[in-house]
Amino acid sequence: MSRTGSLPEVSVIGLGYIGLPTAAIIARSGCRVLGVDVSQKVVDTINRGEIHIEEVDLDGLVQGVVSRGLLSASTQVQSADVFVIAVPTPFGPDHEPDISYVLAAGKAVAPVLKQGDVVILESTSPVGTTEALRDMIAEARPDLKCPGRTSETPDISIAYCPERVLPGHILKELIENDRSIGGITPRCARKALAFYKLFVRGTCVVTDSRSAEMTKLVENAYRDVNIAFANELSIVADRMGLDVWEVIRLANRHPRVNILTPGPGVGGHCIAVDPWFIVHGAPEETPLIRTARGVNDGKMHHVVARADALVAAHPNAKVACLGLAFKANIDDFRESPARFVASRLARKFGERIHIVEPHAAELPIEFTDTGATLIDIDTALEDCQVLIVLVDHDLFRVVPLAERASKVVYDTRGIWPDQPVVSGNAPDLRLAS
Ligand code: SAJ
Repeated sequence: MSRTGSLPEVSVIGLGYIGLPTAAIIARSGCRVLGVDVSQKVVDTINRGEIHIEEVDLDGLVQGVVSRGLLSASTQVQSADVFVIAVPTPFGPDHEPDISYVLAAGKAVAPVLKQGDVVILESTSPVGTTEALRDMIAEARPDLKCPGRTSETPDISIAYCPERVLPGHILKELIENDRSIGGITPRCARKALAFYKLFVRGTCVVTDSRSAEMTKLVENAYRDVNIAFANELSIVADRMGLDVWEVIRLANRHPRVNILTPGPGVGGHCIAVDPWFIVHGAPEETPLIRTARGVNDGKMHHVVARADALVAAHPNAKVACLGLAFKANIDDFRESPARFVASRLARKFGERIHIVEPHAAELPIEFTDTGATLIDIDTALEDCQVLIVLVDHDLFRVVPLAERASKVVYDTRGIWPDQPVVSGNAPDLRLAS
């Protein structure tokens, strides 16, 4: 941001679940934003003022900023004052972090960088990635003095600032959440801070890039470990014939106890992935984080086994699996335990399995040729005798007892605490696990 008093031109690299809302919010603050994505289809969609992902209120926001000329998209990086990189950081077959998209973004940005520019990495990244990005830029542009590699005032600033927004609440949280801003140098952090101040109302705290990288990983590992505790309890409760929801409800009355909610496992692209970045960086020192990952993945297989036994025990019943998304009220099916469980059942029981997913127009690819069909909740309540709750969508939560009292229910999310035990079932089939 070389200019004072005027708003910077911004480029957001990667227009996915984080990049597009971020680009739109920055544009709404008055900055001209160019969004860059490798997909021509995504670029065309955004330039029409439309969106390719589902997120509350994002459609109206994008439509507004595109029509005002504040946001446009391209497959080509162009000159700007601030570059925000929000590309995926997946892991490989041995859970090793793959930062190739980050480095590719750095390579694409390097040729257009000029003195005074700020480069900010937002992608969840293993510790040291921002420095690796800096090194890649320094190699591509030996004419630029890069931070941490020169004793003089650097030409550009590079910082790490992780997003921490919750899908379904992204637009609100992008503005209201506090942000950790880690500069390669304190000067870099200050430059990035000035940028975030343009649109963030939460407190922006400055630190170094490595601490900010670790902070992001720690946040998601913390949640993973705590969900693992709840999931382990649910399996213990199954074993002991206890209602885990009742036990958690009671325990949480303790002023310093706050147990999270068991479910069919942990999905999404963050919590099931990021802890591995810590484990990979310190394999000997992370038995707890690694075990939590194992517990949460194991929960998915536990639910498959129980659901399988339930369906097999009711050979003449039609079965409805409620939900495919990785969590409530979103259309994101990535790394979804619900999807995993439902597809396993579909593969084994074929046309007896019906899927209810209000956010899907068709079943995902792995359901092809299984015989399973997508139906709506009303049809499921009319036709299916067995209901397996896999996602706590509001649409399912509000089904009154009268419409499900006679059903055999396996509620992995605990959305129907009033569900009675159906005679002839083992009592714990009603219970969540
Ligand atoms: N889940 C449970 N029980 C719970 C809470 C969650 O089973 O009590 C499951 C969900 O059903 C889902 C998974 O865990 O399958 C993850 O859901 P989530 O709501 O915990 O988190 P995400 O993946 O949607 O978003 C997380 C958030 N991180 C934290 O809460 C620490 C979000 O703030 C991050 O920005 C996001 O990861 C990210 O992008 O890293």
